[in-house]
Amino acid sequence: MRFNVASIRKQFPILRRKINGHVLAYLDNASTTQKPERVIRALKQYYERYNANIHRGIHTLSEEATEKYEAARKTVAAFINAEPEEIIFTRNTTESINLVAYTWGRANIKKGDIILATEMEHHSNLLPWQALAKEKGAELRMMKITKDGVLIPHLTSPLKGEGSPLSLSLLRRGQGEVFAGYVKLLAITHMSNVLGTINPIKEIIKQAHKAGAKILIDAAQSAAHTSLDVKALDADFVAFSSHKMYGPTGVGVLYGKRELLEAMPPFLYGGDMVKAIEAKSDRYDTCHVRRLMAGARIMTGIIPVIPVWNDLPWKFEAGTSNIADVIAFGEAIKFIQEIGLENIQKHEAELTEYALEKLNALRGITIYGSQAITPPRLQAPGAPATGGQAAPSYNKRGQGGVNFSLHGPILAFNVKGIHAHDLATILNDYSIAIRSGHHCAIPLHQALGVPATARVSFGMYNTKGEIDRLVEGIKVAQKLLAY
Ligand code: ALA
Repeated sequence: MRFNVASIRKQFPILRRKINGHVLAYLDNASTTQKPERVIRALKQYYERYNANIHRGIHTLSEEATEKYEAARKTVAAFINAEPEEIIFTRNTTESINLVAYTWGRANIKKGDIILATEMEHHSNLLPWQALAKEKGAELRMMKITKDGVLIPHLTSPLKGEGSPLSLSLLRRGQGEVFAGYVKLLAITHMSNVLGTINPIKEIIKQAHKAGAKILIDAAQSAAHTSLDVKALDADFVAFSSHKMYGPTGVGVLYGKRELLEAMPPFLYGGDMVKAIEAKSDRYDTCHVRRLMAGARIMTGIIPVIPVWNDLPWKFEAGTSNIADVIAFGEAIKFIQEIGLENIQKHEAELTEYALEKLNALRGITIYGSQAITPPRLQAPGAPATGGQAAPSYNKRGQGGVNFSLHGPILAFNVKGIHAHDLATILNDYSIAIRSGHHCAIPLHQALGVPATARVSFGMYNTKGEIDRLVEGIKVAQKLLAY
């Protein structure tokens, strides 16, 4: 399908909205994306035509709702090359990560273990691990980043059960810390929600597995912009959200390898996650309980009641699901597929390159994560980590360009003399929506040495004209506040 931004824009009703007399320029897609008519229509149709609970009724409405809900699961599974049983619907990426922390984490993380994250994580991929580490007496460590916004991923950990340490350099460059314990889990973002850095996830997974660690990938920012093939990647857990993929809010996805999910205890307990209740009339049979991994019995009078957990994925979907939103999420994915992820990626790369060129031409601007700005140096195989020594400078077309396999459509920056919140406020006067602050990534901002950044993030419907408006808006802010 030919990519036509004008016809794509027509499918997003909100893009016709005017704020403060100006047509909306929505440059905050990393926070949440706007929704096409097709997704909105799917929500309306569910409530108008077949609203019913799923997996519970044999009437027509329930059958239709169940069929569409499970069809959405198949669509999501095919999108990332997983099996439908390996797709768990949650509320959001945060809940998906917490699910793993509460279930796999509690069963597998022990005192003295190391959970390894990175300085570029969103708080959702740090705080659940920090809480788990505290509970278990384990340790949460963070891989550092350079000032250029790339990882220094030198990981050294002893293999479990072996006396001598195994040295693993995930990217085979850079200097890192030596970790004394056993790294059980690597929790890492695919694409930074601030810098746009794309981590070389395939190699990282390979190296993590060599070290005997499981890996959880926070794909919240990448899922709508880059293709994910969980089988080819050999990923253990992947988490992402519908609302950053042109779908509704309130739906998250957890992909987990079947054998991992099967071994995990449930997360939430309640309806639809129990296959059967076995009532034992004589005495309590503990072996049976262990075999079922139920680990629980309920005494009703004198009869112990033993639950048998439902099959995957329903074991992890207790209670009534977010039926309408999951179905509409399926439509969002079909919409992405019809436009073509490669076409979207190409368009967004052009926008990011254009924005870099225009922003860099402004006075007093600092763009963070110069991987985007100095690609030839960082692309060179075996090149040493830069350690943040190099000043950002843009390589013009023909002198290198940006490597968009290492950078997504997100740019964080500051304008000299203007707080990011003030800049966002002034831009809003012109109906240009950006995000400002720490973006729930305080460790990253500490590493960058700034309390806040302004952030623009592009989606399939953005245009170069909107970037021109952004640049003009920044100039207005400079006139008012900085110069
Ligand atoms: N995680 C979202 C962001 O980065 C909300 O803006």
